[in-house]
Amino acid sequence: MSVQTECVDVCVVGLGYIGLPTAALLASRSARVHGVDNAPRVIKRIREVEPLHEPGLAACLAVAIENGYLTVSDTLVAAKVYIIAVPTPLGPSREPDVSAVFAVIELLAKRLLGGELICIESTCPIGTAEAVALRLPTGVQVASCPERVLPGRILHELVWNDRVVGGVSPDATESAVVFYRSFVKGEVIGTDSRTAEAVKLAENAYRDVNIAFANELSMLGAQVGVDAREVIRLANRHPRVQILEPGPGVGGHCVAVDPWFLVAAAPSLARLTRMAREVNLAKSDWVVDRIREQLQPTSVVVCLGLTYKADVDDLRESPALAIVRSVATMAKVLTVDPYVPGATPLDIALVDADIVVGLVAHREFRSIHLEQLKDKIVLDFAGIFQ
Ligand code: SAJ
Repeated sequence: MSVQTECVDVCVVGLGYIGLPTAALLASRSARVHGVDNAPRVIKRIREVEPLHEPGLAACLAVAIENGYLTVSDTLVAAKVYIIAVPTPLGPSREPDVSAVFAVIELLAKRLLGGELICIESTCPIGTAEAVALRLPTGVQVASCPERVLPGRILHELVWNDRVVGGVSPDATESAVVFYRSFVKGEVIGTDSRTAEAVKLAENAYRDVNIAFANELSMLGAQVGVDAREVIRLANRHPRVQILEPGPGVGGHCVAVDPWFLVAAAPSLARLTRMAREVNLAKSDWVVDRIREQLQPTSVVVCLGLTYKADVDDLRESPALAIVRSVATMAKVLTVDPYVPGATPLDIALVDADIVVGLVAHREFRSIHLEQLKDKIVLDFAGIFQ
């Protein structure tokens, strides 16, 4: 990446699941936006308006590109506001890897003049925004503005969710609040950068802990002979209980990842957070064991769903994918997933199936008639046939 000199309103760095919809949304509302990504394949797909499978995104992108408000390239341009939305994955020891954020900051550090606003939307360890500010010229405002949108509902949630934005200084908070209020219809709440970073980690760790409890109930329920989904459904009729759903494990690049950022920050204190991760990982092994118990030497296992959750095309950290790979070492496996090219069509797979395993509750699977499953062993870990 290099830096050009023309000045746009917003430069969005990282055109993935967050950066691209954000850039398209801002540009569709007449902000002059430049999107930057260093993967040529990403730039090519966007120019051809062939983006990620996300409701409404292709249309929003087409408008933004057609009206000339959105340009994309592998090159940073001068802007009043920079949104950083690059990946922050886990390193080999499950420690946060923020190298992509700092690589962008190093480039900006050479060019910024003061007066620009840097909004860090990537999920980061607590203290990252402060460390970023130390590397930039005085007068550059830095704020942590973690994204909170749900894949599958991104364009809606970008506008309607409340946002928590935290500056490294009160001025930076104020600038970030003003910027986000220009396109967010939810409430934009200002705080300090460390709190904003912690809020994001708390949100995803909370969800992981809640799902871990549901997964624990499902394993325990199988042992004592009760249907955990029914138990949860009825328990949730209590006004102060809201248990999430069990599944084959927790996937995606957020809920399965971010809790480790808290664990890395305070390993001896983040005991519940770590345990929830361990329970959710163990749930996938438990699923494989339940399938193994049913196998005969010639069994054909049909697995419904490969993606990390229902109705998305994303395979990152997918428990279904890990389970399929594991079962495929023991039996013939056919996988069905309308979002994954090359998977077996549903009707063809069901003809041969001895065992049908529900892994992801894609909408398309709801049309399966129980008649099609008679004489087959059905193991539903995703609540498809409820
Ligand atoms: N899951 C269950 N049971 C449930 C809900 C989800 O097993 O009741 C599983 C899903 O199947 C999936 C995983 O959990 O494998 C995560 O899915 P998700 O829908 O809970 O979350 P993500 O990863 O798609 O998006 C989350 C969201 N965070 C919260 O809801 C607190 C989203 O708002 C964040 O912006 C996103 O993480 C992120 O980027 O951090």
